[in-house]
Amino acid sequence: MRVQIAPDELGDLSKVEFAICWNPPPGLLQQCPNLKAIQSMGAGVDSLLGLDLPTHVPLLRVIDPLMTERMATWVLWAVINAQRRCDEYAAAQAAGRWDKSIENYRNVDNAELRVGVMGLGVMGGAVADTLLRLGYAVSAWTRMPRAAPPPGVACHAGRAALRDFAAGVDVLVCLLPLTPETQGILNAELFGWLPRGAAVINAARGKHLVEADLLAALDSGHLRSATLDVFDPEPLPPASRLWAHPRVRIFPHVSAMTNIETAVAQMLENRAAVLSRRPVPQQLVADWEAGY
Ligand code: NDP
Ligand code: OXD
Repeated sequence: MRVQIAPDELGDLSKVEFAICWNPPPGLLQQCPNLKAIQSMGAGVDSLLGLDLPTHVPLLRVIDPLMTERMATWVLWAVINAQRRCDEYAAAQAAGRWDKSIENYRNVDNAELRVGVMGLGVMGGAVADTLLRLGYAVSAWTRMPRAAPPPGVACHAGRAALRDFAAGVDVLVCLLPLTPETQGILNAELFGWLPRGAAVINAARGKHLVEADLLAALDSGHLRSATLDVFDPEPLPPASRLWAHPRVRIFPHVSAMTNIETAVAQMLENRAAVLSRRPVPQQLVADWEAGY
């Protein structure tokens, strides 16, 4: 449902103390002199950055255990889909073909499959945990080095480490926030560093991916497959070549839907904390400067 409010229906903006938003109209929040916090309706805050918002108030985001579980489960499915070549079996079935050669007569075991997670925050951390528990070989790439890396995860940090990280990854999972540093990071250079036959999973933001570079890497056979949940723009335009590509799986931004009840409860709790000057849990506060 889309609700549109005309500017003359906005009422007295000096009464706005807590703004819950996703894509606020440009300039609106700047007109709220008593604003005490801005609450994103999702886990990501990228739609709120670059809007010249009042950065003296905290920017809050949603962290919902159900959403995190949904993401971890969806990525696990996408990893298994790539590992066990499920799309190729589906194509064989559609053609009525009994084909035991798809996995080359040998399953790739979990410990042999190197899954690299870009971003080890709430979402990436849950994905890494889930995969580790099932015995996958997990590595991660983050902005800041880890003082105490999670046991079992080979951690890499910073741009200079990206090439080494990518070189050891069979399935690449992007769970980065969208910031000026990460925009377009899924590009030809990075794909070139992945081993031949690697798979890419993007559940973060469409703007992380350079679509033409992905199509070229798939068409050349360098990448085996891509599973995409996010696009730029959304909805994905009907003319996009991604729709019909035999080795691309498309989801309409549904990998981890916000759970309305728990997310709203969290937002109301945040509002109560902000208005009574109690601290909001630090994990929920985004850093205006870092952009996540
Ligand atoms: P967090 O803020 O908890 O974690 C972000 C992670 O990304 C951190 O590990 C951080 O590194 C890393 N990171 C940030 N910038 C860089 C960089 N320049 N280079 C390398 N690593 C970087 O985010 P979440 O895990 O909660 O969410 C991640 C994103 O997932 C969201 O921003 C959103 O875009 C997307 N999302 C998509 C959903 C969907 O339905 N498709 C649902 C929910 C989220 P460090 O630890 O060093 O700070
Ligand atoms: C989010 C999302 O960031 O759903 O919450 O993408």
